[in-house]
Amino acid sequence: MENLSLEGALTVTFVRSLLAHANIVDVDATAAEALPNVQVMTAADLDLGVFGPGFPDVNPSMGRPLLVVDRVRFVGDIIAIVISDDSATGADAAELVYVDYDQLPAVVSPHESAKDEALLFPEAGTNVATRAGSPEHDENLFDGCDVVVSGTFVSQRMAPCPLEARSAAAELGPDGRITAWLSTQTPHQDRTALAETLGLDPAQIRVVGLDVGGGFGAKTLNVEEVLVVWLARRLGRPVRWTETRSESMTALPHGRAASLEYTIGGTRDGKVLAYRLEVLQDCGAYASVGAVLPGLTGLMASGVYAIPRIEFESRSVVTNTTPVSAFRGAGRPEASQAIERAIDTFAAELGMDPAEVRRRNFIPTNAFPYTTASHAAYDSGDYEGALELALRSVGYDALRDEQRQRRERAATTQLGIGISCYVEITNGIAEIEFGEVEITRDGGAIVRTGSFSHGQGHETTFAMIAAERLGLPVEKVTVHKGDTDEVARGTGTYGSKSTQIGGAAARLAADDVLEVAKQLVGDYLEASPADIVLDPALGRLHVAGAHSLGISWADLALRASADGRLAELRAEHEFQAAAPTFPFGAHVAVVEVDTETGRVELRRLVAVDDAGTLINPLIAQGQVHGGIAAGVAQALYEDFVYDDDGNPLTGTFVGYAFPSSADLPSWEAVEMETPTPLNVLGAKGIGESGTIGATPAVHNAVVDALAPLGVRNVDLPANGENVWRALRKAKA
Ligand code: MCN
Repeated sequence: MENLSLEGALTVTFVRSLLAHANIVDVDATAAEALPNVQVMTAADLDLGVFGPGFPDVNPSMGRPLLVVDRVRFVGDIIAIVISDDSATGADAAELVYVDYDQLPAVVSPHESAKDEALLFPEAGTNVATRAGSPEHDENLFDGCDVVVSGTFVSQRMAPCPLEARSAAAELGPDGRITAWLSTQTPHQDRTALAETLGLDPAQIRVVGLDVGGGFGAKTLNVEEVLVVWLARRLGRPVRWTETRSESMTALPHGRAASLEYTIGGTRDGKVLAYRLEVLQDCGAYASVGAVLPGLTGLMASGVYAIPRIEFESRSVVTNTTPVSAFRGAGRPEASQAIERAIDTFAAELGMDPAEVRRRNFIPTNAFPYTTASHAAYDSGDYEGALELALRSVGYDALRDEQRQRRERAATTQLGIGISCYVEITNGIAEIEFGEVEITRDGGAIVRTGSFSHGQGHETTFAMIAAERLGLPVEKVTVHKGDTDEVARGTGTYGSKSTQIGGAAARLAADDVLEVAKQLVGDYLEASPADIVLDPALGRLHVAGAHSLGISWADLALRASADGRLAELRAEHEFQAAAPTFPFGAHVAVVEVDTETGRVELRRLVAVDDAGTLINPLIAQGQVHGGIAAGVAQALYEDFVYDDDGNPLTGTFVGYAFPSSADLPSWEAVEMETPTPLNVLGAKGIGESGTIGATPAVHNAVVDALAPLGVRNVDLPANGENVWRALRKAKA
């Protein structure tokens, strides 16, 4: 938004809390306001309520004030707004705003928070924002099990780290309408939320989603954007704000941050009979999306296995840390991480090959549609097929031989082979999406979608979907998205739902346009529309059986324009699938671990990811590629850490181990397509699959490498330090 030409635009700089938990005694802006054209605003100037939580089951008193009123709850909470002519003056002025804090004890660990000893919201009387699943324990859950094993681990907190930080701008038009340019994944939903928070009619707001530079789930409307829009209305001047990297690390919502406890039981011959999963979710300082993520973890608890008895329970608690929201996978990676560690722990206890234990428990391919004991209704799948393909591709038997040899000679560098078989849910709440197709004057087409592409390449894939139906070259189709004034309705992009609903809506709108075109061609050729067919290879509509009696899209558009009928060649369609879809796959990771230093090297990662019918295999592979990078980053590198006072210790790229491509090997992606019956494209989502599959594969591989040394688990990230600690613990 820095490049937008907005005459007379003012710059916003936020004064953020330096303490994690404190009462605000006083804010003195005298020195800041002595700088030229600087104005400072605090909660006293604000006429707005609280933002969120936005979910009916979440404690309503744990929403976030747009500006803190009397108490800060995390390092980065917004205390005041500095308005200045430029960002340099804004930064200087923000430093001069004097905040008198009365420090309170910080609650950093979710386990401490759950004790309800020090409360973040005393009026709530608890730190628990919400619960899911059942707190009742079935004492007979593990009846009939010869073997029962348990484990705990933390799916650690991650910063989303988009390469481009957030940016927002807003301007009040002469007609009283406000335009907001946002780096967002959800322009239409943002318009609705802005209208609700600012007490406006949605028609008074235009949201324009520009290039985003990476969102990964975190870039939906937040307090900063609301404040920018509010300021533009209040001041009657254009306003803009761009996040610093430090703000991006501490104020853009984090992901994961869940502690998981599993117990799995079954027979000696490897049949799993029962599984129990408990989640303690850290919501950060205010309860919003993070609070409800465990719901998805519970739903997906069964993974790819037919487990007869499942118990799930979760609590989501607030802590004095950055608020937690969706991060690529959002609740589903945690389910996969838990069940895949559980299956490996169970296999290790039985002394059985982890691939074989998986084979004995898969939901059979002929059982779909299949409803799990954790209440997910899977549409289609071939879990055993995915595993066998992955094992063949990686050369599993040869790797196990190599591993055996290294173990026999007690080599310093051990080999680890990790398997993860996953299933995930996309379009989780079966949403509706808007698509429109319009034939242009030059015989090309515009696709308008209510979905939003922030790196997923819808500009290509949605164009391909329409081009294929209309028999147009793909370069003649342009995809428009993100401007709420141009695209009538939309939900945006999250939960990897865009293709299966937005792509399907575009396809159905293209079909509708084709029908209208047949009417028009029928009129022009004096034939019955029922006799008009499309030659998709030539992009020509002609009378069936009479190729010479035809008309191209370009000619049709020309003629319809001349007759004032071009507008007829425009159709919109809303598509809602009956249910979510369940992409799945199998990943196999191969690591080498130095048993003296703890150093881990990821040698290979073979990934079979099945997202139903693929629209564009290259783009899908790109999604898998980036997704795996995030999954491996969780397995081996990233961890957002606070000290006991709630100070971020990893708030910059110096301290936060964000891997670059130089740290990662090339993945070996293997295609597999099992169409879903739930949409005309046969497509499921692919945007998060790589992330969900990769982490447990790599995690299991590291533990597998160290098994002969008595290691049963390694904390995430399984980096040198944590491996070394696990080795020390095993030795002790
Ligand atoms: N695709 C395909 N065939 C399929 C499924 C998908 O060719 N069967 C193509 C699609 O048409 C689209 C892409 O793959 O071009 C991803 O589509 P889809 O799986 O439908 O998911 P979404 O577009 O809804 O993407 C959302 C998902 C999420 S939730 C996050 S988070 C995420 C991600 O995608 N953040 C990303 N991918 C990202 N990629 C980039 N570069 N940046 C991010 O921030």
